[in-house]
Amino acid sequence: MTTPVLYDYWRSSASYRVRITLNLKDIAYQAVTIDLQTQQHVGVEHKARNPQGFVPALDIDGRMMTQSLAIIEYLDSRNPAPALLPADPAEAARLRAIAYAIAMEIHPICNPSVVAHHAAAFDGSNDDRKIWMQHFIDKGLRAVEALADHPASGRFLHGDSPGLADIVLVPQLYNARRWEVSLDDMPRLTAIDAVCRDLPAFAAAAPEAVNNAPS
Ligand SMILES: N[C@@H](CCC(=O)N[C@@H](CS)C(=O)NCC(=O)O)C(=O)O
Repeated sequence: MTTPVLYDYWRSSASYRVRITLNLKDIAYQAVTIDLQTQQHVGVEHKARNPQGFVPALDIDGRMMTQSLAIIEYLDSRNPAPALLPADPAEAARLRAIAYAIAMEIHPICNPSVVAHHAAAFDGSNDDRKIWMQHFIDKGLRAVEALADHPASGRFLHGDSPGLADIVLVPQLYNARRWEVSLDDMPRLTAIDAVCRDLPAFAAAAPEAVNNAPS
């Protein structure tokens, strides 16, 4: 079987989600850096992989896949153990809701191209970028902290094994720290994040573990 190739960037949280999943599923892969700093992601070569001009893209099983959540669910069907969603449909929906609250509400408005557009339109400085990031990450994570307050939450967002929602949470908390968002009011999320980051699959996927490109 051909080794899957992950086109990613070390500090990209969407890429970080896919790296965690590949590691949890014990799928060996080759990583190819697409440097967001030098705009490689919007070059012709990468847009042939992902017409959206985003990382990640995963070349697997003869297909080029995009969108981290779609990739994660594909990997979960392809390699069912360990399962990333609980069997109970209502609880699976709760975990998808948490993952979507981060991936669809917080993440897109904090994308570099969105923030750069805002800065250009309003003549913003780096300080403006930080205020923007802190505002949206804080607002979004406060809601996720409330969603985590649930009887089915345990050491992880569901019970005692990591799943879809944890895979999306940990990269978002990395981003929160990067932009110096206070996490003092998010004890549930920070406790789950600490447990996850201790696991080898999460540790090996972390930006600091894979950084092979200039910042
Ligand atoms: N919804 C997409 C988001 C992908 C995405 O936004 N990737 C970011 C890095 S985390 C990116 O490539 N940004 C480039 C840009 O904003 O120009 C996914 O989950 O894969």
